[in-house]
Amino acid sequence: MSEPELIVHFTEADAARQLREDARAGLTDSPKWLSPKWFYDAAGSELFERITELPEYYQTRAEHEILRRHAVEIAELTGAATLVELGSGSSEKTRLLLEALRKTETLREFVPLDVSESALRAATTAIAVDHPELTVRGVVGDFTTELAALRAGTGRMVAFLGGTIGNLLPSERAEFLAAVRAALRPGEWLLLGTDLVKDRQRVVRAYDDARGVTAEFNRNVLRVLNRELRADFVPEDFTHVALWNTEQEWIEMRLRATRAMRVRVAELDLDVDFAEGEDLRTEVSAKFRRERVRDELEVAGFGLHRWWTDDAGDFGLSLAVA
Ligand code: AVJ
Repeated sequence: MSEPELIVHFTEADAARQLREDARAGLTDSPKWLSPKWFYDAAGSELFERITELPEYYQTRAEHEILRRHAVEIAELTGAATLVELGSGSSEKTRLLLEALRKTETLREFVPLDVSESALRAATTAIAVDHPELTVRGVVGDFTTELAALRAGTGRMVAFLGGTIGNLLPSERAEFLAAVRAALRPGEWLLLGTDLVKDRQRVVRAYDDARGVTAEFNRNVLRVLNRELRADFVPEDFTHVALWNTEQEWIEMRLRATRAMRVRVAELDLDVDFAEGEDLRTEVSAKFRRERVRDELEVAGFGLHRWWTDDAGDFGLSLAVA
């Protein structure tokens, strides 16, 4: 087996520059915010993997259930020759798709795109071993900005799973979907996972688990800033908050300062003052209804071709055609 190809569009220097810009914008804004993009260093990625195994966090299991049941149908409907996976991380769920596409014998190429070079290297190597029939071409990049970097294949299906689209704000989401559409030719496919609106207590518990894993995941972003930007946040001085926003139908994760404090961010030559009880918003995770998904896809130029949910109706998987 040859080593899978890895194309780096997003270097560590790019990431560092983006983090500096993002952190300055968010920490000097009112209210304060940080992009969820920065959760996923090695420790954060590991914490996220633990979240997916929590009893309260239903999403990963629900999406798995849908893919287990419908992967073969997806393969038959699309006859995809190229599978592009955005924000692929460990590419776990993609394996179900790859297995199904192996049976239809149409797939030639697998192109996972992720910001994490280490996660991508591990995933592409493992998949290349299990799928010697495929050309595996990993792209290190930010899925919101590097779509044009996806070298044109043919018969493409773009998979964006895990409900990650919910982490984009509505305007970012519209821009992102339009960019995916622009990268595709008519007749090519988008497979999109979305978490669904449900009982508010269940959603809140999914983001505020009894074991406190999500709280640690949330605080980890402060450790990332401490290390990367030479900041002096004391993570233990912030409490984890998960709030349901009824109007927007999204969950917000915040870090709430338990005392007034001044934080030094040396790399930005910036002092950030927190009042006692002040919040730093670290993530939005939107929950959807079928009609909203369909409408947003249509505005972007996609047609909703199939819609599946798990038995409990917790999670939605859309197959849309460009
Ligand atoms: C990465 C989009 C699946 O929004 O649920 C998990 C990340 N945040 N717990 C989500 C997350 C808090 C997550 N996704």
